[in-house]
Amino acid sequence: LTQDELKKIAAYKAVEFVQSGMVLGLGTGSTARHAVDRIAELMKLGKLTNIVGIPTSNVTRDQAVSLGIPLSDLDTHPIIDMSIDGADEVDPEMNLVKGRGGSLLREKMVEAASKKFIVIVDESKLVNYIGGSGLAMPVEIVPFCWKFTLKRLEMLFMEAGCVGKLRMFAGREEPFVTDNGNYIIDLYFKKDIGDLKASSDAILRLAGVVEHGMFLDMATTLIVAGELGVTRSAD
Ligand code: DER
Repeated sequence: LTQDELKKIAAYKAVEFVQSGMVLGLGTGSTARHAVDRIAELMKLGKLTNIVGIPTSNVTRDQAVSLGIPLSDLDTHPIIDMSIDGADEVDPEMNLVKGRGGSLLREKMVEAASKKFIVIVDESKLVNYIGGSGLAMPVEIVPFCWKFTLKRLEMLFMEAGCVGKLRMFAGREEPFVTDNGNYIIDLYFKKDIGDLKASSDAILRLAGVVEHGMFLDMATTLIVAGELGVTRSAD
């Protein structure tokens, strides 16, 4: 099975838990895209009715609009029944790294407001501890004096050999700009960053930082699709 087929299997499994009448947080990324497609498919078949979607990015908003999923927002629905979204990394405690697609702020706002947050991944996303894979740990920051903020983020994690990079649009010499008009600094660690909650608090205390890609203690259910089948954590 290809990675995308595994992503689709995980996404479809998650949508089995969607009930008519739900207000749904619609995730962003290649895995969540399958979930949004499946929700629209079940709506067309009349198997799901009275669904309202709260998109976590402009990309997901456009996908939902094109599929005819009625949309709303957090102002109208401050409490969401269920969010379904992918992740870049998942550790054994269901802590996540998200944001390599650049939508972490709206994802975190929507998923923090959700009674249930189902994470859908293919098995390649499972790690022993987050932030250690040498892959990007995204931090959304204001554009103002971004070099200053980048340096302060690197200093925070100097012990872990942290290097920060301003995310650029693919193939262009321009900084990536989020849906919220902000920049993203991708942090790379050479060593485990230790206490995640302390790291999260330290990052968020920096004026200039908007939000980071560690989703701690937020996921309520994890669905993993692998070569041997699909597993679901207890709720
Ligand atoms: O950028 C994001 O937050 C995405 O949800 C990411 O975490 C998962 O993207 P993928 O499903 O394309 O791997």
